Amino acid sequence: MARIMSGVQPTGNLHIGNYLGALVNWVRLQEQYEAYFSIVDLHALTQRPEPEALRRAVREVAIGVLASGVDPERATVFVQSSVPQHTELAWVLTCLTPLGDLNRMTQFKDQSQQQPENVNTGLFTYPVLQTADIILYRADRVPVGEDQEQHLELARETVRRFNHIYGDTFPEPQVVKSAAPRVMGLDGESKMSKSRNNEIGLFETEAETMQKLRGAKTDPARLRRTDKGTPEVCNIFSYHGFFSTESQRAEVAAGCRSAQLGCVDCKKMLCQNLEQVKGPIRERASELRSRPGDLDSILERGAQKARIEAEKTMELVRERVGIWSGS
Ligand code: AQP
Repeated sequence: MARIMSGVQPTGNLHIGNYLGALVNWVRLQEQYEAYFSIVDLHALTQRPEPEALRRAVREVAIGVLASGVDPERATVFVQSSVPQHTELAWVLTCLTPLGDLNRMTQFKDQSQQQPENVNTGLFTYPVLQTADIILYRADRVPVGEDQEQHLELARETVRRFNHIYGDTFPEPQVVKSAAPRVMGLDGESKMSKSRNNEIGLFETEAETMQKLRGAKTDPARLRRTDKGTPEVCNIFSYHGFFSTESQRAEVAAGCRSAQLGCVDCKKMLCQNLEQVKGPIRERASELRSRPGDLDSILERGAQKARIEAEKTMELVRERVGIWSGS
């Protein structure tokens, strides 16, 4: 069975971009592949979170992953820092990665602008650790959103370099795109992100979501209720594309073009449809929160399995690159 590997950062609350861009795919792919899914807390350190907040976020993100339908009986779900081989392999790969390759990464530039007071080396070498995350499990496929594609290209390049220097060791991981590779934020300007304050949270109640939707950007041509709009340029309409039925979308599009439907009513309809998805996830999440011991054992079981696979890979890597084994 071919393998997939993917991760999510515990940098805040999961949002519908993470859900549509990653989690929906994870749930589908766990049926067809041997799946490794990780809460990548070491990556989150690049944003220097409060220690307690980080540990809380790990739990909440793990809960979100499971509540969205990832099945720990099928997939290996674990926290990255429980498997120390990630950082060991990352160092080996760091020594193989030309500075110029990392300099080209657009996400480093974006992230540096977002946190100018903390442009640390971890942000720069983030894609190297990400490559280690993937190839440690010798994954063939990696389901990610569009924002990660450049990093995946770098991972493939790194694999080719490693295999060329040390002999065939790793498969070249291929991207598995989701049906929603780039969900835009409520600002309509940048991708939805945990850290940009432009998200619809996966655990939000219907009322909380409606409050956010009220302030969300729509077609700028619709200044008044009677102004006719163009649904194709409206960010809210793009969300309808994910959460509404075909006939609802047709109704919204016609109503927007003719100004029969106001933006608030369009948002209310979206909010109800969102709730059909988020409601059951929220319920499963609160059930998981009420049994913290169960979550701990799921993550520990996942870590044990991941450590075994990771160690197999590292034994081979150590041997190939010449790391001292004591004999
Ligand atoms: N807006 C998005 N549209 C589609 N997919 C997305 N993903 C993230 N945002 C969108 C995908 O979700 C997975 C997990 O993402 P991540 O937590 O590793 O980090 P990220 O991509 O940096 O996500 P955020 O929310 O933007 O986090 P912050 O704000 O902390 O940087 C990935 O597969 C990602 O592609």
